[in-house]
Amino acid sequence: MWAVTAVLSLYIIGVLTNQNTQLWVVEVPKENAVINSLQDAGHVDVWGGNSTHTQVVVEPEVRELVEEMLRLWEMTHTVEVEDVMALVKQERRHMQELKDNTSRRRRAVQPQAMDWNTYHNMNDIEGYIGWVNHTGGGFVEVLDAAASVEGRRVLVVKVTDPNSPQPKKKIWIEGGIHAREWISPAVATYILHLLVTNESWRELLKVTEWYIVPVANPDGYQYTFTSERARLWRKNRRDNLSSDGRCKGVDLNRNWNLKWGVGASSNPCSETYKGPMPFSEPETRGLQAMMKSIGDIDLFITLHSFGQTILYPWGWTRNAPANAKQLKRLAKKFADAVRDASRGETEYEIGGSGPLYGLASGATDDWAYGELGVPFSYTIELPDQGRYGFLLPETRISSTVTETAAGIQCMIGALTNTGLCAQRRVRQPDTFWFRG
Ligand code: 0X9
Ligand code: ZN
Repeated sequence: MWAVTAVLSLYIIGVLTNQNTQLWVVEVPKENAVINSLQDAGHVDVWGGNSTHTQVVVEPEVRELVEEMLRLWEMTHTVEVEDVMALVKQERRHMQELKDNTSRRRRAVQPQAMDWNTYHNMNDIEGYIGWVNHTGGGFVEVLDAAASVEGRRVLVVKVTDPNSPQPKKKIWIEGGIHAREWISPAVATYILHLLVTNESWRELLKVTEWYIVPVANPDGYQYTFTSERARLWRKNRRDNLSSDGRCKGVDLNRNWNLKWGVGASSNPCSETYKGPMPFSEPETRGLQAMMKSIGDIDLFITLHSFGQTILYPWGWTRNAPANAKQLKRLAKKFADAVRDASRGETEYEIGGSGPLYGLASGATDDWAYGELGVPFSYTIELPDQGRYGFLLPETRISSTVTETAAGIQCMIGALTNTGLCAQRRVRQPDTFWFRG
């Protein structure tokens, strides 16, 4: 009884004294029973981690409670970010400033712009895809994979050179399945931009066929732009009709039909809620149908953040997949090219999802590999390593998209024997003005 009273009074003191939402690093592997139970109870939001530590976000109301739990289990932690919402506010301020500048220029110069110095909402991204579609000639086709829960289009942009009829390597790049991982759609749109505007990437289109999904979870992504509180939303916006109607959303990266349920939650309030059944969500259902109809995809990449890791299957078991050696070899092409392009600044770790991140499945990468038979299937956890986590500052966007593109180009070079890994200085992207 005294223990309950002690925890309760700590809890009340906590409410009175601590006002900030904080990011903590707990010195235990991500797959830890205490962390899992805290997450399932909704006390912490697990942002990331690996085999040595876990990053969790703790709200002020439960800080003392979580602290006490960690103490009880002799788990140490450090505070990585004192005030997460201050970072969110800073990001929103910066975006507003850029928006004001852009609209001043837009009135004076041209109707629309795309750049990789700020994060773009669904409206901007759809506008840009519209431009790509209009100007892409026979090279571009915009396909609808699904209508989302809230009725938004889940778009897939197919890019290839129609004048080269020989068999081509098929590459599927998925961005934005997790709403708050804003750097992911930024990278996906940048790859698309290179494919339609850059000479050496266009050359690649003779031997490759690309399917780019800029935002796999458009409802969740758009929602993260609506308020400071919404900024850290992860799932889609499904109304789960849970008892009090409070907990929305399905984790679209737990909803695929391969070992569905492993390392996922049945609780609609959890960040990793797997949904009522595999492919319960229109977004995942539509994407898998399109992937199936394309069939023999050679390389699948899903872009996430954060952690600077390139992960290959499996996520549902720690066992290595049959072609682990080849998977590792191609992943190394990516990691080496990123290191070169960033002049040694950005280091990636390579590994299996299960061993490195802890068991979790119902994810796109495992499904692409195990069900569709894609021989090279990866999750790329983009920068950073946790200093800012999902709130990667906008000043980091342009370097991140260019480095990542260099890494992907090198993978394609190896896949197609076109040897595109020779490193040269990568140019930072300019603002790109277009007529919608
Ligand atoms: O947990 C996830 O869905 C991914 N990490 S994130 O922090 N971006 O949410 C990792 C998925 C790795 N792949 C599998 N577990 N299959
Ligand atoms: Zn993610």
